[in-house]
Amino acid sequence: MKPIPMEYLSACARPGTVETLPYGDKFALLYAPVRPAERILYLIHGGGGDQHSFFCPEFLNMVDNMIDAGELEPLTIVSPCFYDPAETDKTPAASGIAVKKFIGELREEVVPLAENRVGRAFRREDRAVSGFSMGGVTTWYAFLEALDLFYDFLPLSGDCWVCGETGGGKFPEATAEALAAAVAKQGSPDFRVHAITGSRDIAFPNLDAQMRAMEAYPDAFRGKVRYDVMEGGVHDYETIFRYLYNALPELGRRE
Ligand code: FER
Repeated sequence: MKPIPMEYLSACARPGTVETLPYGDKFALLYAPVRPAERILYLIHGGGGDQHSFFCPEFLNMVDNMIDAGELEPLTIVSPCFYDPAETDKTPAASGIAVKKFIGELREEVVPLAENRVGRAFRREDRAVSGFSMGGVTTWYAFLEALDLFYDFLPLSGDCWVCGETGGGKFPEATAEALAAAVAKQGSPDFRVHAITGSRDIAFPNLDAQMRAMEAYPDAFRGKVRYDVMEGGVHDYETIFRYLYNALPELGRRE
């Protein structure tokens, strides 16, 4: 897991743009790179966060610099918020309900809105979804319910809660079984999962147990799932930016 070059945290001479996309009583943020993108990433914040959690200068400068240096093909990034505007309960229990419900909104509202704005519908193969912590939980719900929409799934320090809160840790076998069943139910399309966490991350025990249990389902997952643990990695955005620095250039790779 390479560190982010220090200079990538500073503003890039050729930055992309960020605009607000309103829908209903909510909005998503859209990052458009300086050159047209072949690929789009839906990137989901963690518990208590919002559209701005990922879209801070540190992260956007990194992406600008990666694209400018030719390390990353131009990538459009959409940052929605899974909470309703009136929601005050940001506990894991309430967030767990919100993220499951959010998949319908992602499909019906956010994806069409973003891709209309960009002026093209992206192919499934060029669409990715990722998120940190509760955003990782969201990414697994997208895997369960929207495998038709996305090819790449990057759950970062978040497990699958289909069997309950932190279910990847509490019920790893049942969670793995549900994920494998969801692949079959959705017609077993090709996909890539790249799950990443850190050895000192609070979600490590949950994601780790789940990823190990998934090894019992090679028909569903063999050759399609990658799992990395960064030694010493903790549960914060700075660490997650480093995972994305390493993982984003791999999106869409078919090898
Ligand atoms: C986990 C997934 C998500 C986890 C915690 C969270 C401790 C989120 C917590 C929060 O939003 O407060 O596996 O393990």
